[in-house]
Amino acid sequence: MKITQVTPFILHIPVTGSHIADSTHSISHWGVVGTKITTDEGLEGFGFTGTHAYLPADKLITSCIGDCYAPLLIGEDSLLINHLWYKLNRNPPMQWIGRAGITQLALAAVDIALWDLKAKSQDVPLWKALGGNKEILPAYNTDVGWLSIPNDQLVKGIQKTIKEDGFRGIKIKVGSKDPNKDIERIQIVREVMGPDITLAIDGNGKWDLPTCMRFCDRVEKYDIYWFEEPLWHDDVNGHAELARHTSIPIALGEQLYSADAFRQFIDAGGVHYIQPDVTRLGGITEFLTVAEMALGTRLPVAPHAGEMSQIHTHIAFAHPSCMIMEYIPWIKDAFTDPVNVKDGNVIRPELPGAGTTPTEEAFKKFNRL
Ligand code: 0YR
Ligand code: MG
Repeated sequence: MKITQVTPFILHIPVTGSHIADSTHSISHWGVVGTKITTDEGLEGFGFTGTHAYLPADKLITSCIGDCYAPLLIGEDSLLINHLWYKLNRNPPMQWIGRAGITQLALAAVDIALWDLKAKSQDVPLWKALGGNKEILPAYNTDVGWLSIPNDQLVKGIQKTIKEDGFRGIKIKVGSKDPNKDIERIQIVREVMGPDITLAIDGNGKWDLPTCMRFCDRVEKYDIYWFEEPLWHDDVNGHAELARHTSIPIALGEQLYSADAFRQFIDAGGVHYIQPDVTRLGGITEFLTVAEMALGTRLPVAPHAGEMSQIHTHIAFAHPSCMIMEYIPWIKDAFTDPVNVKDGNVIRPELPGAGTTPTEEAFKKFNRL
């Protein structure tokens, strides 16, 4: 299958309740920034990364795809994904431009579109093309736990999603200026949830090491499933020190751009739950390297939902290291095969491809390019 066209796109889709915040981000829309790749056999693949919908930055990503990567892709066989990934990432002219940030997000979109094409060419959902073997895949709900949600609504949302959607896992955001506020929220939430629902917390890299140490000492008794991104994203030693200090498991990875970065955290003992994200890592190709590394070191993978789980769901149904999915239902209805949860488990997608094909209506309604 020869690549004939590379067509970038930018969609900005509103989040639940018009606005959300964690300790570092405050947003109203999610950016679906990516590309369509067309082949001479008429098949179309779609891939994208996820952003905070800041149009000038999104345009840097689509420009990298359209101006830098497209000329290197046209005429190539779309099935030779490893070859193309290395051509774009590990060779002149692009290697020195960057191994992180914009180029990696753009590469993610391209790589995912190629995997979408590959699965579509076999007429199977991606999980099957990857050798899927699972029936059940549990999910946990992040969308009820934003830092911007006041305590009374937080409690109501959590009770509702456990009762109505059957979630057995919840994640709430922490990282407030005054950690006492977060401790109070954890206490309230644990009380309404009871002991059987898992409770994870996510600091989005806001606090420093001493703050995290004191905080962990005070919340250990609430049976925290994991503490996600307690510290600055690149601080390998800090995470390792915190891991030695507390019995709460550490989760991270949503801001790491390479398998090498994951290896540093694993080697240092600074991570227990591995959270790679196809939209940051340069796509499914590098994600699989991380998932294999995790499997080799016997650490569980809990993918971060930068694509709101449209793509990771397929990988997680296929890969033995992936144990749970993050669920944030902001953008699903913009896709022909939306990811949905029933009784706390992700419903296995059955349409061919990677779950990345936007609906025609979404292109009309949310298009920003
Ligand atoms: C909001 N999940 C996360 C969102 C979320 C972030 O900007 O990106 O909170 O993706 O940390 O684990
Ligand atoms: Mg997170």
